[in-house]
Amino acid sequence: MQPTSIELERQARLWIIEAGERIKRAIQQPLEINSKSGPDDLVTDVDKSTEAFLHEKITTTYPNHHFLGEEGVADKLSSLQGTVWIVDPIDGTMNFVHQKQNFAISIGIIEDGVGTVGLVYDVIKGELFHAIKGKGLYVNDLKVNLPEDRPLHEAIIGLNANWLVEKRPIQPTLINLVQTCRGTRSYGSAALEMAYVAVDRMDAYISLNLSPWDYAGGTILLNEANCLATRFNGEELSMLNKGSMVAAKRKLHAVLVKDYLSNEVIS
Ligand code: 2AM
Ligand code: CA
Repeated sequence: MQPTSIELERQARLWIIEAGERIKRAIQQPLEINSKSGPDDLVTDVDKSTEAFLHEKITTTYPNHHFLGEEGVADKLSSLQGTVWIVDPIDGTMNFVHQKQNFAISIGIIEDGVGTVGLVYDVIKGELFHAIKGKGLYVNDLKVNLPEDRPLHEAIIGLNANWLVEKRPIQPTLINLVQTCRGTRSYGSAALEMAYVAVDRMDAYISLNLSPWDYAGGTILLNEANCLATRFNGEELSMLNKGSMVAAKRKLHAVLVKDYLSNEVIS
């Protein structure tokens, strides 16, 4: 018999906490650090071993479930049929390497194409953001109220400063957006920044290029907080392919898409 979403979330919660304990132990040892697509795109032995740990737990307990992870422990996935676990073992690897804090483990469970369980765990702070579709959003054991939907001039937007200095067609739009909103923040972990929107610490988060493992868990948290995460043109996020992402409270999301992002060419 297939486990319910409630059972899956309970199980995922145990594994994510255990994975966090392993990371806390590993962080005391010297890290093996390599770069992937460039010097700002890092991976460590801990990213890989954490993904392998979660993959092993998931596939031995649920042999008919599928797995998609950042570090490629499992085979490439081409379909969302059945139950798919989308895992980022360490989101914010640069923070992990340089700060040894401000990183998260992210898990999104997608059942027949629908996101049903989301978990984002700030390992060092011990803050677990978790949600089951239709059952609300929690931080540790505390249920979170729906966030306030502020107008753009009162909004705090999460944004990586790199996007502002890169000479792309969208650059003037991003500069205008930064000048219009109340303020910007950059935490360096897409999963945490999406969670922060969902719990009302920020009003929006935008990024030009993210992968499904960066946003699968966060999207489910946001849905439970009545927020939205889409591509810049308002299209649904793909859980198989990468691209732009705007996550925000609903009314603010509509303004960001309509007045700022939807007509822009990204590269
Ligand atoms: P990562 O730490 O798991 O790589 C940093 O602003 C955020 O963007 C992080 O969530 C980071 O995820 C994500 N990101 C996605 N693609 C990236 C890339 N090529 N280089 C750096 N960060 C990337
Ligand atoms: Ca990531």
